[in-house]
Amino acid sequence: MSNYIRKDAKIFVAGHRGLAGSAIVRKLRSLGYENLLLRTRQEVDLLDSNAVSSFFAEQRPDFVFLAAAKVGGILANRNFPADFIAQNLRIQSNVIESAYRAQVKRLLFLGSSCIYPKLARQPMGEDQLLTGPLEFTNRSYAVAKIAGIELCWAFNRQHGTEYLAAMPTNLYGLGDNYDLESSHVLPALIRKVHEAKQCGNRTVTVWGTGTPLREFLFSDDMADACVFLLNLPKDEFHKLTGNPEMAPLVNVGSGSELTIGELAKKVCEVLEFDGEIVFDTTKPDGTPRKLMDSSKLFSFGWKPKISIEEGIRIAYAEFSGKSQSPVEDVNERTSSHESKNRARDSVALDRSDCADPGQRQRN
Ligand code: GFB
Repeated sequence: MSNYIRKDAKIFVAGHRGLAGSAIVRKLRSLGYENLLLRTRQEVDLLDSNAVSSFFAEQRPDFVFLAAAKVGGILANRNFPADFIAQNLRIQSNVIESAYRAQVKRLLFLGSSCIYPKLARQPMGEDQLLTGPLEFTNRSYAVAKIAGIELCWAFNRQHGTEYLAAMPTNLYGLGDNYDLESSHVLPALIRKVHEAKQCGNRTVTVWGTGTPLREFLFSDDMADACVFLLNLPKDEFHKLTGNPEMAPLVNVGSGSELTIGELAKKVCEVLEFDGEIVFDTTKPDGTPRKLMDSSKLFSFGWKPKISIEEGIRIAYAEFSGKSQSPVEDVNERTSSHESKNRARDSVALDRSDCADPGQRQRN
């Protein structure tokens, strides 16, 4: 990895307690970056433009990772579209505008693969942006993230800034959200299979038809890619952000996909559950396929390290409160106390919870 960012640089990680932000903090610390600016929502509310602007004016970070966002799985996106668009628009505008005023050297904005059209050509290259209609279940979130890309691009064009938008594929990992109503599919499946085992149930309910294809990336791999990108030497970084004709956009994926049905089987295998998988087709499938073309990122020499099986094992070890040898390394470098507690809370099952574990919701 090249070292554009000096070890003593002041780096603001917005959203440092989330799945993506906490992984970025782990990565930065593991590389010896200690001058990190981390603020909880109580300390600096990113929805509040005055608070954000004062924070940047006082602290003047050199670099920014913008990982703060209102995020959630397919059902949360479908049920709360106003929250997803309004909050994300505000967070990203507040941070990007303040970063400009504070003369931040480089900023990395995190988006999502759902910015691409529902029926985009596969695998989806960066050139697929705004080429067709969006998937309905997450269009509000996607439009906010597209606006974030546009903000980075517009600031680069008008002010010569170096803001890059990285679009990760579906993420999972340490400190994930395991709430069954609002989570993404992988943590939901880990929890459902774990609880079916604990309750002695023979079935696990998976939403939709099981046929949609998804690509997954472990959050620590995503963080590795983000730090790698922001650390690129000037001429290479300029290739991504310096062309006014091209969005400063880079896909961050693993390059491999599987169906939701296959994913459910994998989770059952890793968790050693031999029951039956049942599909609840009253729940939405979402977009049929979203494999990203990450060749632009790979061409700089980056590649992911954690396979889906290993990733599920690591995530499950954290969720179930066990730290086994293959996960020690990642867990050592973790971890928001909070996220561990969150995971442990989730596994403390009460017998009465076993009535309908596939559908149960806990916070
Ligand atoms: O991860 P997920 O919620 O998000 O769902 P998306 C992926 C697929 O898994 C869908 C199926 O086809 C779901 O129907 N699925 C099966 C489940 N069982 C479950 C379950 O128990 N919980 C969940 N959540 N899904 C999100 C977007 O789309 O992707 C966000 O809504 C974001 O905006 C994120 O972009 C990366 O991949 O469909």
